[in-house]
Parts: sequence; structure tokens; C-alpha cells
Amino acid sequence: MADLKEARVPDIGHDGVPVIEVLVKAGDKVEKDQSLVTLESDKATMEVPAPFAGTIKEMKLKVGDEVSEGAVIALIETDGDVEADGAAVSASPSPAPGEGGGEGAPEAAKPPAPAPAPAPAAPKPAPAAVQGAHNAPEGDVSPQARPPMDASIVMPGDAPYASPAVRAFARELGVDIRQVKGSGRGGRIQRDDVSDYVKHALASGARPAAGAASVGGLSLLPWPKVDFAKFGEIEEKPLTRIQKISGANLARNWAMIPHVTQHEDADITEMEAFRKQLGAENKDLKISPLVFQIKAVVAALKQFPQFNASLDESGEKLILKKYFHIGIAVDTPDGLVVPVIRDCDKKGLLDLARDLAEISKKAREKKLGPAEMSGGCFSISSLGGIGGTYFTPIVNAPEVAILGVSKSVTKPVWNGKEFVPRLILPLSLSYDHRVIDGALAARFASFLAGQLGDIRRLLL
Ligand code: CAO
Repeated sequence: MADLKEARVPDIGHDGVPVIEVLVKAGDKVEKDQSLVTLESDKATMEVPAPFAGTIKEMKLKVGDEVSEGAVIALIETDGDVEADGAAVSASPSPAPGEGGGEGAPEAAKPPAPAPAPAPAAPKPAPAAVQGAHNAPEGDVSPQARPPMDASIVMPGDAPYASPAVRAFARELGVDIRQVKGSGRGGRIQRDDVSDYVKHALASGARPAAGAASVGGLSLLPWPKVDFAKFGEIEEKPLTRIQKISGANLARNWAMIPHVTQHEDADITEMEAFRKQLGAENKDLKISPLVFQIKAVVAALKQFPQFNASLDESGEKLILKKYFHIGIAVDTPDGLVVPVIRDCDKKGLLDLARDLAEISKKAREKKLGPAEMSGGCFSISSLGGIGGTYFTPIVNAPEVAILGVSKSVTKPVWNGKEFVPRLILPLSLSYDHRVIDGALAARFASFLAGQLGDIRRLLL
């Protein structure tokens, strides 16, 4: 049997909160949890959901009304037995908007909490699309479907002023909301503005999102179109398959991970002497400085487990790994790939040297299989054989940190009495600031340098 019930404002933590949008009207059929109105406090925009399904008989609020907990939003005719989250009360006199209606609402009639707008929330990462951000195995090219990235989350300062419902509506229609002019209070974009924009775009024959590129839902300016040949002689060279795949991954990681790079110096004078000695004893094997760096990284990951972790797809929990598989960036004629050396904690320097030689060779001969490119915990990118001092490596999602290694140089170091020549290795640790904070990163980098500087500790 049809029954008339009230939908009321839940506990929103403030009194006199303005209604900035009315999302339904009399006669509309609404689902349970469908947004009825948008409220905006100083700090957040929130949508108040319907506590039950039914037909709106009467809207009690209009834009500009100021409401508090218990104010009646609408009278909804339900089909009888409804599950109302305790929010439904039979229609009866109730406080008007602005009257601070808490007293009018019986305890049992508290509606569900409103859904806060996403803008102030911590950004959620998109799920990892392809293992190995710098690279992807030949067969592993198709990113899994991801929820679109909300530009307002990535670039809050740049976001247009619109409620989550309006944003969702615009997304549904494929409209780049930044192209829409808002007619609401303070330039706020309303649902009608989006509809008008689409009508206008269709009438003028343009696509709704014309003029803007959409990358995973992140609206960006279109790439500059330049006729380079106008300015001089040119040659076109298609990107390799690896460059295309790694480029897409690098772009996503750079856009979605808030990167910070911590620099540190390690005194590797003793390590280098030991490496040379080990090389002389094992002439058939190349003992790269990298194997010591892998050892030091494993020790640091054990000491700081937060670095041996990944955010899960929801972005709400951290997966801590109990294994130690290290990715190594390898430069190949076709582009960058990141094969993974497994179980580095169980391997000695000579085992690691053999593994490194094997994966580098396979990478350059394009013989790496998908299994050798996945499952990494942390990556190392060494430009030490080339030169340069410090750089900013890009985190290899879904890992949370990466170590960049530059070329070691002999520098004068003050030992308290005099300057002595020491071999100094520049380290650059980039990390995902959502997971790791600066103090932890500085500790990790300093611990790492300490390990590389004390060969006995490293070999323990
Ligand atoms: N400081 C000084 N010398 C170093 C060094 C360092 N940090 N690291 C390596 N070297 C030396 C090596 O000892 C070697 O010297 P010898 O020939 O006298 O033995 C020489 O530099 C060349 O080393 P290498 O780079 O060929 O070999 P490696 O084992 O150190 O590194 C690999 C292997 C696969 C990591 C490397 O070949 C490579 O591809 N590096 C590029 C990675 C890259 O492009 N990263 C960028 C990612 S961001 O785009």
C-alpha cells in the first residue's frame, strides 16, 4: 500500500547549511540512495541520498534554503514496505528549513549520512594497469579498464566549481566540464549548464569535448599541433613498441603519483675496493656496482617495510610484501625495460651478478618473457655507467619507490682533521608521497647510504 514518508537531513555536523542544488522534483521516481539535494558547508559539498525508493510528492527545499539535521527535504510516496535505513517517518509537521530542525526528528528517524563530495578526499590511485611502469612485457600491453580519473582530485586548484552529481552527469555525456560555463552562484556549474553546453555543441556540429584531450578522465590541453617542416628540414621516426608502452606507463605514473625525490650521497670507497678484489677473483663474471646496491636496497626494505609495498586498487589499503624481488632498469636499443631479479634476499653477490648479467643480455636480445618482467617490489635505475649527478626516476607503479643511481666520483671529504679523497656515489630516491612521507624517505636513504658505506654490514 502506498505510504507518504518524509526524507530528512541527516546529522551533517553543522547547522544552517545552504542548499546549493535540488536534484529531483515532484513527480520524479527516485531509487534508494539517489541524491536528492546538495548541501555545501564551508569545508565540503555533500549530497543527501534518499533513504528509500518512491515517487517525490513534494519537494520541501529550494536552492538557498539553510538547513540543519532533521529538516524535511521531501515527501516521498513509497510502495508500502520499504527499507528506510531508519530514515522514514510518517508525514507530519516538521521544522521548516533554517529552523535547526533537529528537535523535530525522532532519534529513530535519522537518515543515512550524506555522501561527501570527492574533492577534499585523499586521491585514490587508479589500479595498476601494466606491471612495470617503465616498461611492459611485449605481451602485456592492454591496460585494464580503470575508473576515470577525476581532474578535481588530481588538480584541485584547477577544478571547475561543480557538485559531484553534476560532474558525474557531465562525465556520462562525455563533456569536459572545464569547457562549461557555470550560471550558478559564484559561477557554479549546474546540471542545466551541462545540458545547454551539449545542446549548443550538437547544434554547432562540434563534439561535446571538442578541443580538449581526455587522458583517463583527466582533462588536459590538447597537444600542440605544429607543422615543423615549416621551420626547416625534418625526418619522421616512429616510436618503437617498447617506447610506446613504456611512455604510456610513465605518463600515467607521473600524472597520478605525487612524486618526491630524496637525494643522498654514499661513501663507497671501501665497497669499490672490495668489488675490484671480488672481480679479480672471479674473472669470468662481471661484478657490477649494482649488485651491492641490490643488497643494500634489500636491507633497507627489511628495515622499512613501507617501501616494500603497493597500494591496492581501492587506494584504501597497503599490501606489504614479504618477498624481495628487485626490478632493474635496462637500456636497450628499442627503449627501456625493467626485468625483475627474484628473491634477492636469498642470493649472494655472485648469484646476483650472474642474474644481472643474464637479464641484461636477455633484455638487449629481446628475449625476456612476461614472467621475468613482473612481480617487482622496488626498482633500481642506474645511470652510473654513463654519468651525471642525481636525477628524478619515475616510480614504477604499483611499486611505491625507486632508486636512481648516478656516477660515483672521488671527492674531498672532511674527516674532522683533514680532507681525504673518498669515492662518493650520488643516490636519488623517488617515492610515492601518498604512502611514504619525507622523514621516512630521508631515513631510508640515509640507511641505504650507511649500508653501502659499511661493507661488513652489507655482507652480513
Ligand atoms: N658509478 C661509476 N661507475 C659505474 C657505476 C656508478 N654508479 N655503475 C656502473 N659503473 C661502471 C661499471 O662498473 C662499468 O665499468 P667497467 O666497464 O669498468 O666494469 C661501466 O660503468 C659500465 O657499466 P654498465 O652500465 O654497462 O653496467 P652495469 O652493470 O653497471 O649496469 C645496466 C647494468 C643494465 C643497469 C646498465 O647497462 C643500464 O642499462 N643502465 C641504464 C639504465 C637506464 O637507462 N636508466 C634510466 C631510467 S629512467 O629513463
